Amino acid sequence: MGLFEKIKNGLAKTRDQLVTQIEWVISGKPLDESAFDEIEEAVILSDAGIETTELLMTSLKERWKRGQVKTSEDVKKVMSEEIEKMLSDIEAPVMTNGSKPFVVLCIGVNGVGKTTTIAKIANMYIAAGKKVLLGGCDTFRAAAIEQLQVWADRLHIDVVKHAEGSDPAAVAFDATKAAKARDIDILILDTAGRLHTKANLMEEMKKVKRVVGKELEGAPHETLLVVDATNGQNAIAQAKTFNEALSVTGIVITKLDGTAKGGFLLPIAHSLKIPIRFVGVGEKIDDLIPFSAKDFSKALFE
Ligand SMILES: Nc1nc2c(ncn2[C@@H]2O[C@H](COP(=O)(O)OP(=O)(O)OP(=O)(O)O)[C@@H](O)[C@H]2O)c(=O)[nH]1
Ligand SMILES: [Mg+2]
Repeated sequence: MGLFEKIKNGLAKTRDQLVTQIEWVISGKPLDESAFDEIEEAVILSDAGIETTELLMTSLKERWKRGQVKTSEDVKKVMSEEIEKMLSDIEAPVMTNGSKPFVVLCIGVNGVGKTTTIAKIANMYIAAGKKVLLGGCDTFRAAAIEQLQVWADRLHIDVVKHAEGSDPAAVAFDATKAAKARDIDILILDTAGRLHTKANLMEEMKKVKRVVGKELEGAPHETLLVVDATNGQNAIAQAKTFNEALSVTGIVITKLDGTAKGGFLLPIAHSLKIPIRFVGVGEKIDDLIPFSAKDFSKALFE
């Protein structure tokens, strides 16, 4: 399956909710203020947020007043264009900046898909001929280290790990050292899920960042936040808090396939302006797509 087909499948639920509603509102009716109210409601329901929904609706109505919007096809076309414009600000699917090893610190709340995403990213880089190493900094549960090891075995790569309960910063330090010694292109550090509201756990991550930076200047080069699309607006709150504490440099949106709330990417683009690197659209190893504003907006309305 091609990338566009994948994002299209991944967005099926959001598209069903949003586009079906728009078509239903407009079918057989003139496009008037009350129709716009109903369209607005559909956009809000996709978790696009009040502010970005208003932006969308304003430009839609402006074009309607100028006579450029008459049919549901016109509405979809304008929306698709506007969404693409909003999202293209944060389209940045490539993480590397030339440093070797390039160190990625993967963070996020519990169960959002960090470990799975790490395996998917590793797979992508391996396919591109890169040498990848993983660091098991989720020392909180033995099962977490095992889960990472299972993925690493499948991908035929190594994991640097310590015993359960050890200091995540110590694992991060060893992994960075090993990456330098072994001529690794990309090191990805897995961490334990944590609530963005727990200050002590944020401090723990700050320590990981400091320690990695001491061992390798400029590292971690990417602080990659993973958010779960099914959390919709709450994922935005998570992104804000993580960003304040840990200066997030990139975001991965997982589980887009499981939600009709795909609209929440818009406030991420509009108010947070953090690059979206990849989107996850399933549980399989190749269900991760480099983020494309054009494909996303096209897939939503096609
Ligand atoms: N449908 C779908 N499921 C996903 C996606 N990404 C991850 N998952 C599933 O989400 C569940 C949790 O994934 P993990 O990778 O273990 O999440 P985690 O963030 O590492 O969890 P903790 O380490 O416990 O915080 C697993 O069942 C994954 O298969 C996705 O893009 N789509
Ligand atoms: Mg995990």
